[in-house]
Amino acid sequence: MSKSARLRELLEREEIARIVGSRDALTALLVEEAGFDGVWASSFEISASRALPDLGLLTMSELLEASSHVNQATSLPLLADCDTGFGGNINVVRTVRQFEAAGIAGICLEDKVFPKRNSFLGGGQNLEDATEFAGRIEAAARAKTGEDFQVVARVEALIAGAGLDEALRRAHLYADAGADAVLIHSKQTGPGEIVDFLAAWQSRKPVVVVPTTYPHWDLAEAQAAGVSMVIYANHALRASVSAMRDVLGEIRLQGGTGGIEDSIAPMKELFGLTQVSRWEEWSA
Ligand code: SPV
Ligand code: MG
Repeated sequence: MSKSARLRELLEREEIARIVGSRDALTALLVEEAGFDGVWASSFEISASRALPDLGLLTMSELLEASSHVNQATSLPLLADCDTGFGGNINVVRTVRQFEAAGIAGICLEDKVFPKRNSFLGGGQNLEDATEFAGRIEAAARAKTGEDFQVVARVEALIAGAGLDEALRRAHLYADAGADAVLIHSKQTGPGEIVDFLAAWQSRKPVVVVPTTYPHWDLAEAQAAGVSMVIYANHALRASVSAMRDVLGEIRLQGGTGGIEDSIAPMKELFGLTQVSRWEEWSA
């Protein structure tokens, strides 16, 4: 089964799927090892790993390259975060062609104005005109060559404070335009507005959520409410930042690495993850 067919299956099956933000190939390996269903090439994580804010600064080619590294490292299907689609309809068409040709299972486009700002930043969020964005989704749906390649339309109306009715209006427009699934995003500290959305949406298309600010929502409850897929978008990156800070602080304090040696991954573990012995066999 192709990766895009597997992503489609994850979105359409009864059981809720869980995918994890991966900024690089090594993260993707660890996500697969931990038993998750797929990976998310997060614009926030990929930007942050280049010490850049998530403000739409990375070009299509830069996100494609990073997403391809992630994709090649794992047998899991990858949903690539393509921000607002890098321009107008023609840019979206090229984006779909390039990501699909790279073997990536699907892309997610969000209905904000370029350059977008990360959804959790304070200050305003500018929503794209809904009809204009629906045109972009239609262009994406038409541009894909395989029918399983997934186009996920991300609705930012709740993030922008435009309300539930506007979120639903947009989601229906994007579904009419050919989206395979919708991602409904929220920055509330509980799942309330997502639950309201799902109740009104009535499973018209699969729904993806990113519960960064409402992490205590029980998975079984989310599934019962109608969620098809959950994205743990940034946790691997945040874990690494905490771990690196702790270890670097200790080394600085202790004047050496003796004290932290047992708390970090041994070199042997990295040799295993990077499959040194297989590469050496191939070169023998
Ligand atoms: C990302 O991970 O890049 C996302 C999700 O788009 S969020 O940070 O919640 O906007
Ligand atoms: Mg993003």
